[in-house]
Amino acid sequence: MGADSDFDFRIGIVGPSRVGKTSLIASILKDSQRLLEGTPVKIVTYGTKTERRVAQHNRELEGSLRAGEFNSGAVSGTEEPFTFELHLDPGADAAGIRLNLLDYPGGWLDPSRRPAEREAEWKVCKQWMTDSTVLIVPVESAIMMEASSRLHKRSVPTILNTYEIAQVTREWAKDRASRPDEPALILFCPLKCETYFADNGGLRDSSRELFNAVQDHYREVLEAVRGEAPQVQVLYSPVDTIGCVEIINTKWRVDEKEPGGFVFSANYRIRPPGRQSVKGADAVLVSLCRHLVEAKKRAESKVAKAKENEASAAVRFAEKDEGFLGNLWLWASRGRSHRMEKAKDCQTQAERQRRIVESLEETIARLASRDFGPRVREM
Ligand SMILES: Nc1nc2c(ncn2[C@@H]2O[C@H](COP(=O)(O)OP(=O)(O)OP(=O)(O)O)[C@@H](O)[C@H]2O)c(=O)[nH]1
Ligand SMILES: [Mg+2]
Repeated sequence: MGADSDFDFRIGIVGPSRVGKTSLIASILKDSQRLLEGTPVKIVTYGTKTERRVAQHNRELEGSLRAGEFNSGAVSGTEEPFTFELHLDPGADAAGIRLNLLDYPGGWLDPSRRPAEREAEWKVCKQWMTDSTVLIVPVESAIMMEASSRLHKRSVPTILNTYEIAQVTREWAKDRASRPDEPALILFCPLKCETYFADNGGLRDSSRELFNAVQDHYREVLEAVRGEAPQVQVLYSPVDTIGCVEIINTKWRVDEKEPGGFVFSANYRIRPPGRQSVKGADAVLVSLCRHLVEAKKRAESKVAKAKENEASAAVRFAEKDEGFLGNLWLWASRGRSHRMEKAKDCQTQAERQRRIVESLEETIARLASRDFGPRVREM
């Protein structure tokens, strides 16, 4: 037991166009070794396709910071669905865990933007999200935080596609509710939030307002999760994928053709020393690993229980009193010693499986002891 195929996890990400989905994935995978430092686990990309995609997006992200300027539109959007294929080594005797993360053009979330010929592919993406053990909800912080007039505020839910996100999340939560034995995690990740924290080069701390804004705008999404599957763990984990920039002014251009009737944009200044400074990606990665190792431990525990029962039954069988003649025959035919050997074999296997579960428990405890600071909280 413990074959890779038994631990093949899906991770879903649900967010609209340009929210920062690909940037978030690329940031947590770019430096995963360092982010997981001090823990027994390792994450590696599975195959060069994933590695190339991570490198390419990170190059674009770094390239958006050039010559003292930040071009917030420099990164190209995702045009085709792409599966990031990863392998998690839990650092125990247990076999690894395969995990696949599906990225897609965020515009597909919005029915008014989704091209008719992409409908079938969108269905596949939606099914993927429903089947995912972890759901990541990236949140565009600036739109929520910078909307000041009544009209702007009114357009925010449409721009953020919160109604569509709640629908996808509800389907996911229903599916999770039908598997009460499996752990389930939803991660709310505010992005483009460097302006609102004072822990990564910024001076203004509006982190409380940001948290309140997420709770307010994503109330329907949160209610969908809590209503359908109360066992789901809900984590709030903001990430700076650029880090060294700060909003100086914003624009709400009227455009009746766009969802919400506005196009939001922001101008940024670069904070010295002007180098990309990713923050918060470790919390997302460690929470994800902890969750997956926990799921694996539950499955391996079931196997351990079964092996223990098998070993007890084998011992009982080996020691069974078969009556005077039966016992004599078992002794003469070496049947008794065969039974004994079989029982010993089963005990060895049960013991090996018990050690696997123990080492996974140790890994979970070490992942759980990691302190992410005040940015991260349960919701
Ligand atoms: N201010 C700021 N902008 C960011 C950050 N991360 C990404 N961006 C910008 O957000 C834009 C969108 O990022 P993507 O990761 O391509 O967004 P996406 O959700 O994958 O978009 P689609 O592929 O179109 O669905 C890019 O132009 C980035 O420059 C960040 O931490 N801060
Ligand atoms: Mg993308």
